[in-house]
Amino acid sequence: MRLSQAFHTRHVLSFAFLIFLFSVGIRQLAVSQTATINIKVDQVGYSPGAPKIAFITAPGSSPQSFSIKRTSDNGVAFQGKLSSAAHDSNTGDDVQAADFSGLRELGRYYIDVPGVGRSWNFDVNPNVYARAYQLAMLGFYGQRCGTAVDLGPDFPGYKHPACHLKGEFHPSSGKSGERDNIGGWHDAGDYGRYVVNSGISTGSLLWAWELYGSKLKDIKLHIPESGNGTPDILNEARWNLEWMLKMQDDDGGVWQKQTSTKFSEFIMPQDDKLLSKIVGTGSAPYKSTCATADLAAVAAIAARVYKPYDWKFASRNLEAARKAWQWTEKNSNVLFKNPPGISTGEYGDDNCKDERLWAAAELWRTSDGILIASNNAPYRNFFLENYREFLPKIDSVPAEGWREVAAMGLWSYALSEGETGKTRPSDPLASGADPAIVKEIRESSIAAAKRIAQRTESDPYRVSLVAKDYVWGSNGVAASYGLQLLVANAFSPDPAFVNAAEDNLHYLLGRNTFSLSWVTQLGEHPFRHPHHRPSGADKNEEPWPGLLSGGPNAGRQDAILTALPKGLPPAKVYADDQGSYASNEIAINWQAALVFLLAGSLQ
Ligand code: G3I
Ligand code: 9MR
Ligand code: ZN
Repeated sequence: MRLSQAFHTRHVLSFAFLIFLFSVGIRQLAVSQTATINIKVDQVGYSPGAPKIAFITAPGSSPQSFSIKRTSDNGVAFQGKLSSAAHDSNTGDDVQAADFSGLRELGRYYIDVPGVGRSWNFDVNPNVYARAYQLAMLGFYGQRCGTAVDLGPDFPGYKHPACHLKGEFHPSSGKSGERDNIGGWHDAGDYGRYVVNSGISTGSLLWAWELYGSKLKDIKLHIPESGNGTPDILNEARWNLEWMLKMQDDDGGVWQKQTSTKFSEFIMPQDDKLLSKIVGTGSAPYKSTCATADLAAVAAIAARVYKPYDWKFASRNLEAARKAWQWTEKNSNVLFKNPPGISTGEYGDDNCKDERLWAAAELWRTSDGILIASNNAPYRNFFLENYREFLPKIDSVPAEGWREVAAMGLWSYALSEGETGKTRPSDPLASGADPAIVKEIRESSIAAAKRIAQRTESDPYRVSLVAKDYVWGSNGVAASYGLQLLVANAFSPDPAFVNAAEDNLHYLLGRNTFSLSWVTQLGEHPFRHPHHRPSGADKNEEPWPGLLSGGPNAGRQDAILTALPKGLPPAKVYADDQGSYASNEIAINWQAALVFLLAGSLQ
């Protein structure tokens, strides 16, 4: 290249580079310099017809008014008065509310509070949560094990080759030799795969499809199976379900987990050469009742939802569910504890009766005239004999989670009314749900939801969490409250239930004391340092997208949290730090509750 041309080219390049720097700098400057954490908004946005509230903390001052301005021209689209400050004991904040529910014009906005500053930007539009839903589901695809993963052109560089292709039985499984059991999702920030947590996670996704399929069926997730005629949420759930089915022994029992004997270092999955071992209880019958019942429940749901798309797979699931149930009849409460030499996650439980209740309800619902009329007496009898003792669980905190799944069983039974085309007359042998029991479960669920909705509306941050909810995975608890409110709304439509559910979504997407969006790469101020091995080990600047942080945790079970100042209110015990696995890991059960909440919020 001649000198003058080279000289000219260098000048053009350096000028272009200066322009690039200037544009980035301005954008960063425009967002970072003026956006303040003292104004908390849902950084994704609000549906046009929904309540629109943001919160302001202004220590030492008492701002009186606010404006909503368009990002396009900084013009004022709405003005209002701030509420007086309310003290929030869970954060220690004095919180003022900016209610701009009257703003319905579609657009991108920010809040401006004189003397405080401006918020991050947010949208008002009817499908405001569509991308958030796609991103949260992409989070699941990114967790796939046993295959190469590539998030595609929207996220170049977020990829890895296939991982964990080899496996073997751990002696605690009661078997020996190789067993690859390829597939499933990495559970969380670690590479373990756990049947119990897979249960609530996969079950919640299948429920999202059952309740909101009409809104989800055409949403493409750009995963390898997209376009195969099956809705993508079912394609993604099937990736984990196929692995769960491989964890079932010939006798119908299901082993607890497949993990290395210890957590791997913070390396990429393909570099984790620790062998994935199938881990059991260490003594006969080696499988555990909770894992087996969780598989029975999820496979029974799958037998319903996959039938229109793949009846052979549906039938395989129904057979697996039946065999798992029969195993639990003979082994009704075999509990799992990590056997000697195993230090990965445990997902232990002290009672598997709630898992069996969920399994009985789902097997009854699937086989009671929906799929094939069959002898569903064992399932129906177990449910009818045991449901009542679990009714108080609907009002417990939280109603459902990886350890407590009774509410899923109760809700499934009550959701079934009408599905078999008839409710059961007095004849106990006829099919269909017992109207009296359906009424009992629905009324209890609606009453609980009313209490949650009222509490949420009066909470200074309008979140459903109470002080004792700030445990390991509290953001998953918030999303689970959303699921509970939306199930109640399915029983008895009530805007208060939907608004309260969406209040929990607003909390997760930025309307919280940290003014953080707790979903990676979503919103203008997302958390960035999850305890998530691919995010920590790869070369990408930002973490893998669409992943929900566990959130504040007063239990302080890691060194980062124990180092935080003593006496912090529970909702402040959080650190956006990769080392804080007790407050900043990601996990498929929290992710699934978020997906359900987003699905229920789609217009
Ligand atoms: O429910 C009690 C509550 O009554 C009590 O006040 C509170 C005190 O902090 O503890 C609550 O129980 C906690 C429970 O999470 C709540 O769900 C336990 O202390 C706490 O140990 C337990 O933590 C579990 C954690 O593993 C450690 O076992 C999390 O639920 C669970 O999500 C997490 O799961 C891990 C997997 O093992 C491995 N993969 C990552 C995954 C996410 O971190
Ligand atoms: O990475 C592990 C995470 O998935 C678990 O939830 C957590 C608690 O079981 O443990 C993490 O592993 C850490 C281990 O417990 C202590 N040494 C450091 C490990 C990586 O942070
Ligand atoms: Zn893997």
